[in-house]
Amino acid sequence: MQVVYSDDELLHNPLNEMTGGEWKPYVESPKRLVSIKNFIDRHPEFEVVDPNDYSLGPILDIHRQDYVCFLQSIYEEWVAEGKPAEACLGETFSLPAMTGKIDPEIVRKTANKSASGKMGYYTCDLSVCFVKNTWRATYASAQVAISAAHRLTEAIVSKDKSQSIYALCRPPGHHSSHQMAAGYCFVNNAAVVARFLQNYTFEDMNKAKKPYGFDLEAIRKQKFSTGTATEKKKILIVDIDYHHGNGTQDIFYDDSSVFYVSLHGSPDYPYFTGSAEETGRGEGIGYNINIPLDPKTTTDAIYLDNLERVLNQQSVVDFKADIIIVSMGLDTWHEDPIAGMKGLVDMKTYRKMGSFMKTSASCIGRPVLFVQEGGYTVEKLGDLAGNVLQGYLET
Ligand code: OKP
Ligand code: ZN
Repeated sequence: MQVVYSDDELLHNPLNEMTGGEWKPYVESPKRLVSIKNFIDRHPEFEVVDPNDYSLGPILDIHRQDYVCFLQSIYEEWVAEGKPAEACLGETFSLPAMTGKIDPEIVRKTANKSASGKMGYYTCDLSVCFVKNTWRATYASAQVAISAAHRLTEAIVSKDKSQSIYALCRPPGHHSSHQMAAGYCFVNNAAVVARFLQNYTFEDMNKAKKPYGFDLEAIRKQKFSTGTATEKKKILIVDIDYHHGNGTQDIFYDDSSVFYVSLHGSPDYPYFTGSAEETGRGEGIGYNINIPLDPKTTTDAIYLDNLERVLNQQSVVDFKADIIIVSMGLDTWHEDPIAGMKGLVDMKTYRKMGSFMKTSASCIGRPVLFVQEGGYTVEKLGDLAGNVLQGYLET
């Protein structure tokens, strides 16, 4: 299995975060990726490859232009205002209770007048912290995912035997929505890739592909690539991160061409989304499934039973996805420092998660793109990721 990875993803390294009323070392650290990469390097069934560059085009198919400008420039603006260089954090957040009756365009204009205004407008919690290279790492993470999607498409077009790939992404993405950073996430890698697979033909992908080399100024000026696909592929996103992927759900909530399925601990972060009653809206009704699980009582068997059942559920099978995207969080593990289900104690459970992505009725015979999301037991992450991927490969 090919693993797309870039060292640039390590450059986002905030020192601390404010969690539950305490300052703690930043949990979403570069060490997480190093741990997984070490495992990958020691196992010959994996081959590490560099990303290419597909410009901002695919990112702008998901995220608003003003939000992407914010991601690119907020840190410099923060420092230019004389604020602390170690951490750029939100201060006051623009909740609907404060701004809901005002014309949204006026709120947007007012918010954009200061660095703190932007932080409160475009971020939603204190896990979102910008440092000097946050944008650089975020851009790399997105290009890693997009490159994986291009490689997977190549395998599909040339009818290769192996139709799976792993995007070793960091920062993660599933909490980020069209115009919001949240929960360590800045760009929603899984969502970007879902749309990229829908909008770009293989020829569009080949045309958009450029060598990867990060140059901030060049990226600001570069021409954006676009896709010309006329027939939308159907994408099934299976989110097995411990946390509900509110961003991914929101992005595709009205959309019947992307089916979002999430298993997650509840009640827990992000606290306001993820109930089983959220089933989609308009065209998208029936194309969103949430399975909230009690972190105190969920065991290996209960977790696997729920995953197996949803992946064999009639509506998901009938969807007949063209491609599966797995939002692969590894923070369900019982020892996870910020998450974890008490009863998920068996590494073999992760092997089975991987094997379900090959054998369940909704996934069988379909290409799979694994996108890395959360997971914070640094010493265990290599094993956890390895078990999911080997479980898939060995089935
Ligand atoms: C990101 B991903 C827990 C604090 C949680 C943010 C968590 C973001 C998780 N006490 N802060 O889904 O793994
Ligand atoms: Zn998570």
